[in-house]
Amino acid sequence: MIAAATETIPVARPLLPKADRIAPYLAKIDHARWYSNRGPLIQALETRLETFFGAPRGAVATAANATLGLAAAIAVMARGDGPFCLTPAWTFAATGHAIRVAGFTPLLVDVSPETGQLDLDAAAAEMRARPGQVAAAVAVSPFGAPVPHDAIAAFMEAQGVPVIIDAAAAFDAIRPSPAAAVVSLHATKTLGAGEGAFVISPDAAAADAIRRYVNFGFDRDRVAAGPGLNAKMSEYAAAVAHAALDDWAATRGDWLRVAQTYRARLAGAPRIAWPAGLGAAWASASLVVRLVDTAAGPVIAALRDRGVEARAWWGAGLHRQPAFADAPRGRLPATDRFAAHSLGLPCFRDMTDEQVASVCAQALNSIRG
Ligand code: T4K
Repeated sequence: MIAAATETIPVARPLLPKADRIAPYLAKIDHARWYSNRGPLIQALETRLETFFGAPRGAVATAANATLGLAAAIAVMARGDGPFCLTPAWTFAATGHAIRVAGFTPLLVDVSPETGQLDLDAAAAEMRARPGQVAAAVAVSPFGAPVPHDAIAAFMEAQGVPVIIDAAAAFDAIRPSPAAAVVSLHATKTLGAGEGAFVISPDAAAADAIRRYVNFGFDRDRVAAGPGLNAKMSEYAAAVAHAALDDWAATRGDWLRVAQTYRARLAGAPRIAWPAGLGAAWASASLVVRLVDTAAGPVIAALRDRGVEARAWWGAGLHRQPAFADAPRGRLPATDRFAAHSLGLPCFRDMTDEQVASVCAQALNSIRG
């Protein structure tokens, strides 16, 4: 008899609220007979998120997903007639697609070699090189890390350009600021609703503009007064989001526990750079470390052979994906470094300490070669 193959440890295994936790919200939908188009659960969700984040009243607007939420925020906040929207090349494909949907050409900028986040000096240099040509900029939170809110606000002020934060994975690290922030509620994110997103806008007027954009550009009279899409989040997705918020403290605790278990085994390893604050100051649904002097590709392949699914979540960067081959760019050495050395390890809420230990042992073996 052949022994059963050991089960592969998956890179992600989302765990969203169970049916009994969602049921009370579904009953509200049955009662209201309101299923989409800014129904009562969406309105309550927006208000709840405003309170949760301490955002101004009316400043949170929901969207079908973060890709469309980003497109909406970029489209309504862009300033002037310039064709470009700055974005770090070190990001997920969604950022570039959203810029295009909003009607702009992504202008790819490098990231800081320390943080992996938009290099604001390089972004300022691009602004100077293309006066009047840049309508907006996107800053990206890598895998849920906090973004430098004060530096971003200073950049907006100095450059006279709006910044939209792609905070898709940063539910636990984002806060209201002069820059609109877009958070994903995708199943793979820290707080999951299946699909969905919300934008924390600087004020209610900006959120209203986003609400119009995600609803065909309609004004109060149902006249398409400006550009728009159907990018609304449904009442059903809102039901899951409410149930997820009810359980947020426990969910956050799970994410912190998994990260801390990893941290205890990996943070001291000399060839692994641990994201500052992960598992202590902020929680994330992904566990991405940087291999200091080892390429991640062969490690991912070796882990696969050992029954561990690891990932290069953002591939080789936006600039190396065929869809963005024609996007203008500056020099991108730090992006290339992050792309080559970032290793996404398995991470899910109910991951056992034994599974983490096994992944770490295999990863350290693979890194040593
Ligand atoms: N900006 C950034 C920086 C982002 O990272 C993202 C999304 C966005 C913007 C856009 O946000 P959304 O428009 O999605 O709201 C996943 C997610 O779909 C995507 O949300 C996420 N980032 C991206 C980094 O990862 P895939 O194509 O890699 O997912 P997939 O299907 O390979 O699933 C990942 C793993 O999870 C697999 O092992 C399968 C497992 N899985 C997945 C789902 C959805 C499950 O076991 N159950 C599930 O329900 O994109």
